[in-house]
Amino acid sequence: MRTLKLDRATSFRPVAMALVTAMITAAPLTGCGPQSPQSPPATSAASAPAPQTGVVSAPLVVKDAWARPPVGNGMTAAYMTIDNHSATPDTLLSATGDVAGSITLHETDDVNGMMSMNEMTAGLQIPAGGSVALKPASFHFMLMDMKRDLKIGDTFKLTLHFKSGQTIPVAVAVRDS
Ligand SMILES: [Cu+2]
Repeated sequence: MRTLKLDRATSFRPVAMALVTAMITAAPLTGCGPQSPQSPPATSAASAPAPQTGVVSAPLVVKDAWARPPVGNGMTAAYMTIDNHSATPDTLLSATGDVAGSITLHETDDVNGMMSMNEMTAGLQIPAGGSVALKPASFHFMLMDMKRDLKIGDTFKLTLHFKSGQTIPVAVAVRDS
């Protein structure tokens, strides 16, 4: 496995995936079966061909991904900010990773002071030119059935899956806040 180095502005621009994305956008957008992340971060972004149509999604950038250490019953939540620098909206559908047995996209609702969590089965839209934050008491990935003992300072990998077909690997830092 590659070692993913994490810093405060960790982002991946899988430009090399653009052509692959164009070929698989017609694929059914069901669930989040295992996928092998095989695209190394592209270093020649400037030479990538400009998209000719609106089909290929332009860069999504994931920043500041973090999670608290799991609590006693083996669950935690992962947070991050997702910027969409393209002129096309995209939708965050799911995340996969071997850190947890179950990873689902949740939103927290405050109904008259009672907090509840709901799974976002339709995904989370990232507006064109916009930014969406997954953060405490709001959107988050719920990680349950943890497979690793995570401590402050550790990192783990998630792969984000978007409706456009784009996938983005993210290094998530374990910290308190
Ligand atoms: Cu939750």
